[in-house]
Amino acid sequence: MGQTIAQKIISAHLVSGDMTPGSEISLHIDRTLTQDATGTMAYIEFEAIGIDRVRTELSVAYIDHNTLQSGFMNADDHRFIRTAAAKYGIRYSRPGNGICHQVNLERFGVPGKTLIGSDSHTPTAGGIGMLAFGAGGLDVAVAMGGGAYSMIMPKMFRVNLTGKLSPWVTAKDVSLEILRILSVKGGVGAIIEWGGEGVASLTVPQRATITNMGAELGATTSIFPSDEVTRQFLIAQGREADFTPISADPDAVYDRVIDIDLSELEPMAACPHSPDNIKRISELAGMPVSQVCVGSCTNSSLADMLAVAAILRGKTVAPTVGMSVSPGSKQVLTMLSSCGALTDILSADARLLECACGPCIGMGFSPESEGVSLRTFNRNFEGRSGTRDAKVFLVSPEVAAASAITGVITDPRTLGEYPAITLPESFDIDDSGIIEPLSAEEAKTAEVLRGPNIKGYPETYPLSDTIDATLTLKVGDNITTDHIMPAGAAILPYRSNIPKMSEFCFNVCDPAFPERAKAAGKSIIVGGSNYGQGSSREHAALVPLYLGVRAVVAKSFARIHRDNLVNAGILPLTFADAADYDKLTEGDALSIDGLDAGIVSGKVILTDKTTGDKIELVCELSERQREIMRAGGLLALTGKNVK
Ligand code: MIC
Ligand code: SF4
Repeated sequence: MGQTIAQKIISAHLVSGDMTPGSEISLHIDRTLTQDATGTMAYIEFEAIGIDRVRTELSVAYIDHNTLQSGFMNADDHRFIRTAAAKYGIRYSRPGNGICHQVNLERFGVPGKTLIGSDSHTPTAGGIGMLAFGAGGLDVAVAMGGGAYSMIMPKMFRVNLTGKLSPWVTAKDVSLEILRILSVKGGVGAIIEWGGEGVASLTVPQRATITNMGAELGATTSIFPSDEVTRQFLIAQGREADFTPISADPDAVYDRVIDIDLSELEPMAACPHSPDNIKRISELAGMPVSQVCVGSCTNSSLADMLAVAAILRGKTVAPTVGMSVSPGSKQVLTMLSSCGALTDILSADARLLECACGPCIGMGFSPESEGVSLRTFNRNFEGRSGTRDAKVFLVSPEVAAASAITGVITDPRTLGEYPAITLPESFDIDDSGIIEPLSAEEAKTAEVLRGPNIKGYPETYPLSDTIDATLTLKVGDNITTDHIMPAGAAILPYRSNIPKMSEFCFNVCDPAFPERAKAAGKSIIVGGSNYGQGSSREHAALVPLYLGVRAVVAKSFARIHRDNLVNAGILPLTFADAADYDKLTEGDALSIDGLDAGIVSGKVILTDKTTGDKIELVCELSERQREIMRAGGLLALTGKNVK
């Protein structure tokens, strides 16, 4: 039987396990990436594991999230990451060099390699044919130490593309269409492969826009074949030697096949507050807009920026609109500048922000109260922009620019002919923003510099046979890690300071939670389905751990967050019968016993001591995960195992 693209890369990297969907596999990881908001913790963990130098073929530490330095905290974190990278053999992409996923695509992406990154949008690299996964910082730290990365062997989905995009319809609309079809839960447990004759018409950055938003589908990852388009992109980046062709075998078998005819798509938007709340732009046209933001790892390539510049040329952003433009990398910005397109953007009165995540993670540019913000980003969760009552719509750069000029949501097809955009045959290459690590010899005496904001890893607890705890918080479906551990300019500087971060835990849902959890001592959280979707931030597990959370009982979990809970030694449990969710009330005293046997049999009973109800729970852990739970988390276990 033929193999899919992902199956080919997995079999070439398989360390253990068998490739039947549902069983656990461990993969050799060629490359890793970290960004600064998750990187400080990843390097604290790498140090705790106690290895001198990374054992990967390439590891890169990017600074792109916490670039707002309104105090010493972020600057200290950057210094810590820079000195840790130099000592441990990691390349350091300095602030200003760009968003990790964009720079990775331009300078480091290699078809056929495996990559894990402490950021949920690491699958962006699937646009260049890499098998790339978002993971918690601790999993990345283990991979940097040469350890394998484990996951449940995913199912294989194939999206078959036919036709060609019409003018003004973009790769972003393809992402929104698949979100409309599958929803934010539809990709859970699956790798999404893009294929069909329509693929050849999509450039690598367009493919990367599509694989980027596979994270919003909950997919394990997404991948495109590596073909002539990929080769041309690598040539333009001066990296033809990195090219290898990869495609699925013609008789590869998929668990599900979805057909999309590119020529039938229209400009679309994801409406508040979920990336799968899709409407056509034609249905939304005329709605007043107060803010437009272009950028993020989804849509910040040179082609995206050139399209925006061409639409803005000779026009002015409407007086009621604030517009920001954040190019994805130094390469994009310098090329925009040298071809004159930057002048078109600036002359139109858009505000140029640095090459970083910026507004996407609430680092400035929060919308006005009840503002309508059109963003070319990938997430529009409630409050993520920094303004709780703002309404964020996710759109293509073309829709964003057209609406910025008119001040209302505008179907760009009404602007007439699509502007001619010429992409250069070769990109400007200047890797001076990437700092090489010290040699192994120099590294021996090099110091890693810490500031007062950098605190340690929270105390962990080996799993006990019984958990007696209070149900301190009950939440609904699709809770994101932005609900659990919000980001934004006020909180992100504390990513290396778990005690301080804990003050903000679940603030979007219930600001009283941290105090209540502390008072209870030991807590259990109850959630609905797809609990923990979104970001890979392990802080959404480490902070609850610090606050005394010992188990989370949910209808279902998102993959990365569930792994992060196990890595932190917090037990993830699901209801055997989802209807039992309704029986539990906040404040109830709960008891789960017989866990020593229960984590092996997979069944445990929860007793609600307040109501007397007994509820059956499922505890699906692999033997590796049971060992992690018994040790009190992956760090405790890995520390013991490292030689
Ligand atoms: C995000 O888009 O939510 C982030 C910020 O990039 C996160 C990582 C983080 O929380 O630091 C992600 O996607 O994993
Ligand atoms: Fe940065 Fe936003 Fe991309 Fe996350 S989604 S990596 S915050 S640009």
